[in-house]
Amino acid sequence: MATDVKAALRRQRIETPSWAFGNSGTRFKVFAQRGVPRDPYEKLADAAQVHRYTGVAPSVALHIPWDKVDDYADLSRHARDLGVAIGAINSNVFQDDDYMLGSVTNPDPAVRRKALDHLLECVGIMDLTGSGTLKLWFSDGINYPGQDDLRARQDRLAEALSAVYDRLGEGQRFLLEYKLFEPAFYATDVPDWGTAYAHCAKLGPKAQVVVDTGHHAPGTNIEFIVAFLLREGRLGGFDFNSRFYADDDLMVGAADPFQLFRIMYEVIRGGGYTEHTAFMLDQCHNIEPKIPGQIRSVMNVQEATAKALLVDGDALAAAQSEGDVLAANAVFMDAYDTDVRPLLAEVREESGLDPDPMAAYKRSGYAGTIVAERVGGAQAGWGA
Ligand SMILES: [Mn+2]
Repeated sequence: MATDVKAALRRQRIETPSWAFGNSGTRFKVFAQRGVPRDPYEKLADAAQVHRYTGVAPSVALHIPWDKVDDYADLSRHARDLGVAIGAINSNVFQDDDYMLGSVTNPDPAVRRKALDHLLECVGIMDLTGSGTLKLWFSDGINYPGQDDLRARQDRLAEALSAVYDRLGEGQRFLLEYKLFEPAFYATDVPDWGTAYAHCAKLGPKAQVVVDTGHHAPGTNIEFIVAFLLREGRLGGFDFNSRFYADDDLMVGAADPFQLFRIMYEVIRGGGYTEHTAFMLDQCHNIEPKIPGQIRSVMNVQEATAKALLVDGDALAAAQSEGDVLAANAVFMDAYDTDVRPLLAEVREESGLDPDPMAAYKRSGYAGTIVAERVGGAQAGWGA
C-alpha cells in the first residue's frame, strides 16, 4: 500500500506557469521584485529551479504574447537544456484595445477575426514547441443588461471554438476555461463549467474543460464538478490556485487545503490521476518571492495528493454500502488528518532529492545570483 502511494507520488506531474515568475500585482499596484526574469528564457530558468528541487514540475506553460519569441525551436531547446519542457500554450485575447467589447464574441466581425487569428497562431506555436495543449480563456462578457445579445454571443463563441477545433492537429487539444465574473460584471460568456462543457461536448474529444479553482462562487462544490467532468471524459486539467474572496490567484492549498484534498480524492477516484489530466498552477506571487512560492505550491499539491491516495478505499466502500455515515466520514478524515510530510520526504530522498525542497533552494544561493546577474533590461510582468 505505502509502496503504491509512493509510486503514485513519484509519477505526479505539476506544470508551472511562466507568468508566476514575472512581476504581478493587483489593479492597484504591481510590486517589482529584484532578480525577476526579463524574458521567456529567464522565466524557464526559474521554472527549472522549481523542478530541480521538487522533481515533479518538469513542464512550463507559456503565455502568448507575453512569451513571444522569434525562434520557438530555440526556446524549446533552451528548456530541454534546463531539464524542463514547454507545456500548455495560453492564449491572450484580453489585453488589446480592440477587445473592449469582447474578443471572439465581439459584435464587430473584424475584431472576432483578429481574436480567432491569435488563437490559430497559438496552435501554430504548439506545432513549433511540441505542446499538446492550448488553454483558452475569454474575458468576454458584458457589463450592463441589454448591452449585447446573450444568445448571439454564444453563437459567435461556438463559431470561434469550432474553427480552433478544426485547426488542432494529431495529439493536440484545447482546454476551455470558465470564470464566473471579472472583468465582465453582469454576464460572462463562459461563466461556468456547464457552459464550457456544452461547447466542448458539441465539438469532440479534443475539446475539454479546465477547472481553475479560483473561478467559482463562494461555497461551490468544486470536487463535484471534477467528479462530473471526469465521468463524462471532459476534464482536461486544472489551473490550481486558491482564493478567499474572488479570483485571488494565491498559492494553491493556502486558503483551503481540505478542499484541495477533496478535489484530489475525486481525481483519483474518477481515474483522472494520469498524464491526460494537466495539473497546472495558475498563480501570481504579488508579495512573496516567486520561485519559493512555486515550490511551496507544488508541495501543497503533493501533500493533498498524498492524503487523497491514503484514503482507505475498501473501508470507505464498506461504510458507504452499510450506510454508516460517521464511519465513512471518519475514513475520509483519517486520511486528511495524516501528516504526510515524512512520507513525501522519503519519496524525495528515494528519488535522489533533498527531503526539504524549500531549504535546498534557499541554500543553493540562486536567489542571490539572479539579483546580482539580472541587472538592466525590462522585467517581465504587467505594469511594473
Ligand atoms: Mn486560470
